[in-house]
Amino acid sequence: MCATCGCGTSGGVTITADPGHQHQHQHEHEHEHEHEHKHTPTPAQAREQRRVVVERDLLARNDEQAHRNRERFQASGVLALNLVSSPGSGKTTLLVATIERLLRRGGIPIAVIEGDQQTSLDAQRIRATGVPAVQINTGSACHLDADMVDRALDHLGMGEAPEGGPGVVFIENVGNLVCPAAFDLGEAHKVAVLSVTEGEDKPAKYPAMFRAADLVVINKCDLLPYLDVNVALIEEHIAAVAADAQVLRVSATTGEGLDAWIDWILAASPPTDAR
Ligand SMILES: Nc1nc2c(ncn2[C@@H]2O[C@H](COP(=O)(O)OP(=O)(O)OP(=O)(O)O)[C@@H](O)[C@H]2O)c(=O)[nH]1
Ligand SMILES: [Mg+2]
Ligand SMILES: [Zn+2]
Ligand SMILES: [Zn+2]
Repeated sequence: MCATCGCGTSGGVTITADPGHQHQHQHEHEHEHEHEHKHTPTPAQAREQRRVVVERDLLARNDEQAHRNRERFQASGVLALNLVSSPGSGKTTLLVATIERLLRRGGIPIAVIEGDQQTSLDAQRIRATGVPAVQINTGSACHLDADMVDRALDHLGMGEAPEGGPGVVFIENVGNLVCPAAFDLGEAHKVAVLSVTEGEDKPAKYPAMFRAADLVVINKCDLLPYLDVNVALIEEHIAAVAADAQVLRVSATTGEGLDAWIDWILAASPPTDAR
């Protein structure tokens, strides 16, 4: 059980490298230890103290694994991007369009780690492009953590020199605008995807996610003519909570703005001879 948001991360996580080869992982990696307090806090105080300790331990352990993941990515020259957003903002659609463009350029190995509570639908959409994808089903957990990504990388064989990188590993997080902000996966950058259909105020209401992002991709801009939404106001809200974040307006379905997104990825990638 994850003490940060109360979601279940201790059991029920499934990592699927390809259809038909299902590996069940039932790791007991989130033990909660009862600490007896000799002093006499009220039961509510004791519960709160224990919650704070468990949360701190959990995030500290996650940060340690994230650090190891980051070293693993850097050792093989892999750019790891952690895509975070509400459900349905268009992360997978954007990834498919991005992969098609990167494949056309050639010379860049790509792999994808897909995070969803259930189903392998998104991994299947990625594999249809010819790029390897590992699906993490988090069960009741509402975000990926660094340990899940470590295990997914073992299945991918990427992020591990010499047979892996250099290249790009896209990590599509579970659709959730709150909890993925707190969990470092070892990525180089968090990229927040916000669709115009969500309204202008989401960055103001969920500031942690936007503050954690180095880039905010405003998606579904093709729909702006049909919506009562002011995209400039979305950008003002982003700037108010995340002044340093870069912002791009795109449409994953029409391709509008995707050249700038591809340029951003290539600029963020470690230099290689292939490019
Ligand atoms: N009009 C329009 N629709 C889009 C765009 N991008 C995605 N969609 C649609 O939005 C819906 C959700 O897209 P997904 O790519 O599945 O979104 P997601 O963020 O991966 O969703 P989860 O993984 O479930 O969180 C689909 O019906 C897409 O076709 C876009 O740029 N414009
Ligand atoms: Mg998706
Ligand atoms: Zn949560
Ligand atoms: Zn959690």
